[in-house]
Amino acid sequence: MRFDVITLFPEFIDHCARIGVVGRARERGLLDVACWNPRDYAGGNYRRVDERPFGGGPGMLMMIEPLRECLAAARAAAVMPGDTPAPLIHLSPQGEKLTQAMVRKLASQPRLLLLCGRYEGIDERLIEREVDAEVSIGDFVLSGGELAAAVLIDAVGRLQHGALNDEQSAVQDSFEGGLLDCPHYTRSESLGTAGVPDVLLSGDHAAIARWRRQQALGRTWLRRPDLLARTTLCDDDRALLAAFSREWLRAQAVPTSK
Ligand code: 9D3
Repeated sequence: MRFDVITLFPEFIDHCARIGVVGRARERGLLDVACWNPRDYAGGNYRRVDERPFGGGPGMLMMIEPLRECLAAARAAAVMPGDTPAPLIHLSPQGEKLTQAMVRKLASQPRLLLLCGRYEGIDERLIEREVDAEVSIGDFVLSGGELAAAVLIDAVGRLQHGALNDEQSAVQDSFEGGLLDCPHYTRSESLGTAGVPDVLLSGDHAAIARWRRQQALGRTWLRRPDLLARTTLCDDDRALLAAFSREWLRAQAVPTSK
């Protein structure tokens, strides 16, 4: 899969795409990330890429012409005869919120163009004419689209076939299964096994699997009831969760002095 990122900060995207699972996917040739800088398509002595908005007010917009030429160059690069044009995704606070379902759909595309805004954003006409989808990564304010693009590349990149090791298998992911993860524990010289649930030290693999499933269910119930509401649980899961909530409610109850 190939990403073409239109950004005023190509070094940032490049750096992100060299790290960890995504970096390895790139080394393995599963993923290609190319950056395109509108500044390289800006004219004049100052190579300006910002422009004042019609109607006045504070802040600047990205200048249209460098952006259009940059986009045209990105679109034209590495196109084979018969290729369908790659969709252009604008990372934007006005976009649809990114979900794992969306990530999965995007991961099946051979190529995506990502457009990162800076300043107050991009002329609406360019968005109307060129952009196929707008994507936000959540309800908080960033200073530009690059972090959002890096998030998308990470989430999509790790799903490329062969990017993950067996242990990191994507089917186990939180959200893929509709549940949060269970807590994890490891060997520690300073802490010993204090605070580690006994069952994890028992060697009883069936009991461990049951405990982990129950913790996943219980933590989703406590922290993300919205996720739980969208999943139908089998009888075993419902029994595990019922036992978890009974225990949790008992532990919460104010001890009464007699
Ligand atoms: C404070 C500026 N805002 C004026 C009302 C508008 C605004 C413009 C540009 C807010 C944020 C940005 C830059 N953000 C993004 O480019 C962005 C983003 C985000 O801020 N939050 C979540 N997802 C995304 S995707 C791109």
